[in-house]
Amino acid sequence: MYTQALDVPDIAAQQAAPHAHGASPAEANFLARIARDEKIEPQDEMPEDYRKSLIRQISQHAHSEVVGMLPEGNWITRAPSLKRKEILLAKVQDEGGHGLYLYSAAETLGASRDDLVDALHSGKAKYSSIFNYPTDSWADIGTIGWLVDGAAIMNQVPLCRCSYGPYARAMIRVCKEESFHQRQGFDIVRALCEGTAAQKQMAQESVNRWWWPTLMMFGPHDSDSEHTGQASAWGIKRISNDDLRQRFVDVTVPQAAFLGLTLPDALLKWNADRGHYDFGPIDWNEFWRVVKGDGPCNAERLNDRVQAFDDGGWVREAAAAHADKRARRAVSAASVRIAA
Ligand code: FAQ
Repeated sequence: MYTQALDVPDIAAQQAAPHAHGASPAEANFLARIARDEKIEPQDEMPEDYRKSLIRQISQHAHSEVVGMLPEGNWITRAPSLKRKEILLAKVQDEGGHGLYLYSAAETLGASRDDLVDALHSGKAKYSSIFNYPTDSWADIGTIGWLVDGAAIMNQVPLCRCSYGPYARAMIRVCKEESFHQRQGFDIVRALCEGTAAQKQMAQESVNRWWWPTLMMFGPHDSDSEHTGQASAWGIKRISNDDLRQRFVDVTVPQAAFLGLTLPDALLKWNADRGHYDFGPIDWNEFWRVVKGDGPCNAERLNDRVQAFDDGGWVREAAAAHADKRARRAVSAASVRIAA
């Protein structure tokens, strides 16, 4: 259902004309390639700012996937049935996998994974604001899948066409998996809405808490978005923050109606002239407070992430020792063959 995002005329098409004015031949060639919608690969020449901007976005995205495991991981042992436990375990594991593809994509740009992880652990690097909210009830697991994965897919489907090859290809696989995640979340919420009055109330209460933070996931308004202009000209960003947010609202309102849930916005109303839903103002003070580290769970999320990394140190050491042993064996086997 989210592939609709691909039908939107993209902002890159309007902005990617080569601005060869004053550009070096290498830059002009790069911009011409972007204008032809060619993929840029790791070995290709690229402007330093393009490389840095991709490392910024891809690493923040990777951190979001990895930190995003925590709110849901909190419910694996408490999921209401073995089936739900298995599904949730697989979903959380998928998010870890997405983080790994993305760290690898950032490494193709020359970033060191150790540096990226250090930046996350020291609190220097950003990750999505949404993962700094608590998962207080089982319904939150449904709401995260339905709304948060839904928003993530809306944002990530256009990234499958991003100009940087490794990122675009990683996104294709990630989006397929996120589609399952969105459906499993919707299924949890649907089951609660078809259950007892108390279960439906649990779903409603959860949606009331998650709706606005989900809208914030798309980032600041276009007029306040520092990176949109350049990222669009480079074919990294295909659809702007506000356009994606609007698309998300438009597809989600009918889903909420189907479930018999209300969305916590008195100003939410179909606007026939625009052909879109109008919605109320977002609390940007809350957004920036959370982004800057002062959300309900920022400190807890970072502590848990650092603790998990430290606890896994012995696995990394064992894997490195094993790889080292295999390399030494291969060298001594090769020298025996040469001697023979
Ligand atoms: N939270 O100029 P813009 C997921 C920052 S994955 C925190 O508009 P841009 C899967 C932004 O970084 C969710 N910071 O920036 C899952 C920049 O700061 P900087 C993550 C935010 O890059 C589901 C500053 O504000 N998805 O959910 C946020 O053009 C369920 C100015 O903003 C991605 O990362 C925010 N919400 O647009 C896992 C997708 N928004 O770098 C588990 C890839 C903005 O100057 C369970 N990323 N900022 O210090 C993108 O598409 C873009 O980077 C945007 C932001 C759209 C997030």
